[in-house]
Amino acid sequence: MTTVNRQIVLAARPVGLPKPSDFRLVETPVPGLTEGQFLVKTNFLSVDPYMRGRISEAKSYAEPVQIGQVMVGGTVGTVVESRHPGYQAGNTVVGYWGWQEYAVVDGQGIERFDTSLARMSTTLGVLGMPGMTAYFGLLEIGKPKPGDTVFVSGAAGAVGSLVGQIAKIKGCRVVGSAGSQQKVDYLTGELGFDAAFNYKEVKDYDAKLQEVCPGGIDVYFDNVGGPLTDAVFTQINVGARIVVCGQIDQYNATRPPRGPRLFWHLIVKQARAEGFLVFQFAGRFREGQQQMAEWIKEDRVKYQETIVDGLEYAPAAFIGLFHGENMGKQLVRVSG
Ligand code: NAP
Ligand code: FER
Repeated sequence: MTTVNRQIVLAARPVGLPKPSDFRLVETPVPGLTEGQFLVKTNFLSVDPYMRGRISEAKSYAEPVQIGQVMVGGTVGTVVESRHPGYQAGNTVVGYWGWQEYAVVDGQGIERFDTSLARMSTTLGVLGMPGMTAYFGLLEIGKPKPGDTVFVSGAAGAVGSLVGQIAKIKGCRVVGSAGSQQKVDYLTGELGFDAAFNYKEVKDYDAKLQEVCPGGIDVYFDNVGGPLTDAVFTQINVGARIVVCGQIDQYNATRPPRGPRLFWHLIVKQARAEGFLVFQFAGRFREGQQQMAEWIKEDRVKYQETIVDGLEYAPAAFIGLFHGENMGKQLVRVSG
């Protein structure tokens, strides 16, 4: 029986873009089990943009990770030893035990995962938090109608790639932006986007948006914020819906961004911009998962995962999100 646990802890509060030295790998003993507990070995951990908020001091729905604490995050793993009546060795479980090889848990916040239904990694991606963000964010906040033009930024990422495909299923014209030619080719070639562009190569966003969305934009699914989002405001149609999902362009800003203030366009276009958190739809996740799983089975939704091997690479994989190193969902394989 292994007695050493490897964990990644927060070593320093990042200033601006996080650095590898903001994290540290530590070895600690695996605690023994008491009645009602079980030991899980991590198979995959998820790195997500929201974690940037969790390692800053800023007030949030959750307490920030403290210096020296294990990094938070979604995980899936295998029970290796159990003193809990509901779990036995070999069970696959999903939870939130963070960036560590082993964890002792008591079943709180833990769910079973049926490996006959899908690969276990999907519980952190297409069938997990990012998938539910795409599904409920687009359908409930964006309310796409057949024939609408849907523009999605961050389109080749975990959330964005699914948003575009769901919008296609709903009969929309779909346009996306992403940070490389390879991603653009993937969107139009593999995922059925009607058009896409590399935002890093575009100088005049207004002109580009007019070219790729000549009929204007009815639904904007915003994953990035910043100057591209400012440009979208000038291209929205009457009654447009702006789904404020993420603002990754600003997550490493050391000062809050100021203006441009384009709310004028919301007035003139009688449009709505609405922020949301995926957790507000927690009561409906089963419905979202069932629908996503069905679309995958029917080959109407494709998903991609970028997987790095080794717990020690979790910080690099996380930082890589801000450099666009991932296609689809970024995961870290810790074992198996
Ligand atoms: P992701 O898109 O898989 O990964 C992040 C991507 O952002 C990178 O691959 C990179 O792709 C892009 N990016 C990084 N810096 C950028 C910048 N300055 N400008 C434009 N693009 C940039 O991540 P995800 O998990 O799917 O999350 C996408 C967004 O949704 C994030 O903003 C996240 O915070 C948000 N989100 C919100 C909720 C919610 O409940 N509201 C839930 C989940 C996620 P490029 O190569 O294209 O630059
Ligand atoms: C995200 C960005 C922000 C996200 C959650 C938040 C689950 C919430 C932040 C907060 O409440 O402070 O990508 O994903």
